[in-house]
Amino acid sequence: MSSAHIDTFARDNLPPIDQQPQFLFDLPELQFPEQLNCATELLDRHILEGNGSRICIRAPGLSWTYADLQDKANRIANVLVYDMGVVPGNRVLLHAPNNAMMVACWFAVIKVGAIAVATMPLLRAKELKPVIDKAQIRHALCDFHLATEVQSAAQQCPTLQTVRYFNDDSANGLDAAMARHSPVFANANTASDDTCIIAFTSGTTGIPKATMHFHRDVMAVCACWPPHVLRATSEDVFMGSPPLAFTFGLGGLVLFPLSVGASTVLLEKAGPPQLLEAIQTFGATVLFTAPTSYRAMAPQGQALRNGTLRHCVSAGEALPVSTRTLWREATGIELIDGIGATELLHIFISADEEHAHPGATGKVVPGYQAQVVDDDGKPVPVGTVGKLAVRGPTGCRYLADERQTKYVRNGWNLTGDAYKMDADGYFIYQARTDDMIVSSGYNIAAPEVEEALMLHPAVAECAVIGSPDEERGQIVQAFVALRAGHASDDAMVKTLQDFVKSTIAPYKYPRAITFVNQLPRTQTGKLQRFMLRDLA
Ligand code: 3UK
Repeated sequence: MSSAHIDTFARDNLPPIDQQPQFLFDLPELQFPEQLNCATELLDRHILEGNGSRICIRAPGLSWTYADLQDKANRIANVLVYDMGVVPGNRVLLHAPNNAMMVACWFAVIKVGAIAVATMPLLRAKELKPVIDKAQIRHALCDFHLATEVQSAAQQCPTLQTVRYFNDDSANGLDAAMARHSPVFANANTASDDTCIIAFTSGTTGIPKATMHFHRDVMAVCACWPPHVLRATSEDVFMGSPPLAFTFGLGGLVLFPLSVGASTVLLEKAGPPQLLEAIQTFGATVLFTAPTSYRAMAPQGQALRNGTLRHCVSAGEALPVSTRTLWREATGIELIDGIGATELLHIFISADEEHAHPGATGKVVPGYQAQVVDDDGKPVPVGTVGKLAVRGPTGCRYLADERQTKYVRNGWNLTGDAYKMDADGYFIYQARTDDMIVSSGYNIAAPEVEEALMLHPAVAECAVIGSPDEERGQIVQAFVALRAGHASDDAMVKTLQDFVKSTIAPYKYPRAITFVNQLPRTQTGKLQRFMLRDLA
């Protein structure tokens, strides 16, 4: 294998081999050649196979074929190399909402053998700085509409030298530079184990961690979950809400549709109302979004019944049974739940519609192995709660980070989730390991209490934490957003407490209930429990 990287930063900062997970390549579809550029496989291949005129990307007012995307990506690749001086192995910051130029820039970076570092569009200069510093970024491609934050970050980041803006009409914008360059580009002959993306974790606490993924990792996630669980075809129309900077979005909205020659619809704003409308106007068939978004759309879900939509994927957070039921009753569609992680790039435990067990995430995805282990890393018996351990073709490689030894133990990736497995091999989510509540010696999983509360018709959204208590160590405290028309008074507190007691073991009921208008969430839709702990 020969690396194409002239700038060896990524390879130099890989975790030592004995701290890396064990990688598995048992499946025949996971045999990768020594030299591999994932842009060739995901994009150029379709043009070579005569499918250049098929629709690749749609967005409001935009429709690009595979040939159009290749044309743009090649021009940008030429700008990167000849105007900006990017060499293979350099990191390139990408900062944009989910739009077509963002995807063209992503492919351009991969084509030149550089490393794409995509960031959430809502990040401010203060949050971009640690990313630029950590990945030692010299070059950036950015949507003109987000220029202010990138400019202000650039002033504080000595490494960042060249920034080009797209969706900008001016003479020095990326679009003008593209017009001066050729639409032909010979992709860098990268090694399958050259890093091509650095994804920052959307962690709800602490300093962000940078995970490194190779060209072969990108192809591996396309070969595992999509063909075995999603089973999309070239006729499918993908759509969803997760940002492309979040690997849930990168996979669901770029890698997976392109790996089967399908089309993807990109929405810069993809809240529940925008999604509902766009599904119908674009005829989406495959949807990727978070549990809360399904819950918010369910009341209008009837409009999607007997429409184009056929596969709905939920990930990012545990899927409450009540949300699964609401969505099925409204739309007639059973959700595909799947747990993924930035460290593993995409989903590794999931179930298709036919095999869904409400309350369970699913079974391990072909290509991966999963087990529930105790604190010493030994597998626990069926039905026992422990830590989720996973290994497969992808896994955790933090960039220069001592937390590597916490995530990877004995070759297994420890995701930080408490799970149990049943006799049929279904994995049942309990909580993040740090979110188990211990009250008077009882272990209580916050999501179980949330689930019970959400079954009450007055509850729109809720979150449960353990708050410190002198007598009991911790007590179960719930934060509840009520649906319109319900009073947030003492009578409602009592009603909800009694309701939980009648639904699950009474000792788990929330001793404290606080009413809120809305719950604090990250840009990837995850609940920020630490914010609630501060509130409590
Ligand atoms: C939690 C889930 C229960 C779990 C992600 C799909 O979420 C993704 O990556 P992150 O790094 O977070 C990972 C953590 O999120 N989680 C995700 N999905 C589920 N918990 N059920 C689920 N279905 O705590 C996990 O450890 O932000 C999801 C694809 C790619 C991703 N990066």
